[in-house]
Amino acid sequence: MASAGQSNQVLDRILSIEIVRVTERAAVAAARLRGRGNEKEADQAAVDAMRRELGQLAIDGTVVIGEGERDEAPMLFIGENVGTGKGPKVDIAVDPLEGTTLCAKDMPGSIATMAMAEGGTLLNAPDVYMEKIAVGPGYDKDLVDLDVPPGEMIARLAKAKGVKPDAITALILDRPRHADMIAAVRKAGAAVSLITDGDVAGVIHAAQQDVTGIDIYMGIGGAPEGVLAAAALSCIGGQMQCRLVLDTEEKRARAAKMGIKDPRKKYGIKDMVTGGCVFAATGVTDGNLLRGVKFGKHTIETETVVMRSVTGTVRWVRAEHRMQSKF
Ligand code: VTB
Repeated sequence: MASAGQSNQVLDRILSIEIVRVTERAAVAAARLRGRGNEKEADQAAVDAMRRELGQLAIDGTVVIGEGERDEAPMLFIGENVGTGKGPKVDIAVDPLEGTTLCAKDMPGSIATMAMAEGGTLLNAPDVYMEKIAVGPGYDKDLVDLDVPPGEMIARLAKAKGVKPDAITALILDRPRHADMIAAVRKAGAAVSLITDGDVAGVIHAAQQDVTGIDIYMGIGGAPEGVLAAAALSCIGGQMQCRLVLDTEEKRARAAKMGIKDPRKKYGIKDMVTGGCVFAATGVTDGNLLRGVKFGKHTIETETVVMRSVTGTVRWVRAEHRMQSKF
């Protein structure tokens, strides 16, 4: 008879295929609303589709990163139980449409994404901002540190990579709050690649330097997106350090209610994802990471990346869907 550990592994393998269906469905639903200038509607379509598909999974799931707290989100709210209830206990992190603006404007880089981890192993982060810094695998541990000034961080990274700072590219969200950081990184000699949205993919890009040319991700984005990115990096390797931005009493109280004792804690990947997990993302609009959904005459094509932390396997799933009624 298989031990509990073994049967979990089997389930985990099956679930890494099942999870693809979930992000595919959300991506197709959102993609129908690409370029319509309506972020809310596109997001809602992705949420509905993801919720529907999750309901069919043989899991006893709890949403820990979702669309918001119970009173503000009717679906996929934090604490919601999803799945058939018959299956392994898992934590679910979702961002049914990461980059709603990108989708509404039909700009590159929006994705439908989720992670599924062993029950009780994902950081329950409130929906606040989060400082993030990430690099790919192959560096000495503790290379990245949020308390090292950005210019110094570039020098440190260049030294570790054995190159001059001018051979380093940093990816940063284009926001006024990052003006000083951007200036400091450029002053240190590095190039800054700016994105308007979508820092889950942004962090993943930093972990795939050989493909993307991005050496480091830095800046402040959403905390839910931070946990999802950490789930991806727990599968493919790399380093990440994050800290919640709890700058008001109200936010600190909200975080405390979710079990966060130290509001200034710097989280590494292993603090945010303490057990085995699978991560998946399907492209909604074309992007560097994934192709967007293509609506053909007879088929709908999707591209998904799915990663497992237990083995570090990354699969690219290109699907042609013929049964259009399923969407
Ligand atoms: C990021 C990014 C998201 O929000 O987390 C960013 O990944 C941060 O928030 O795609 P602001 O937009 O408030 O700066 C998004 O851009 C949108 O959710």
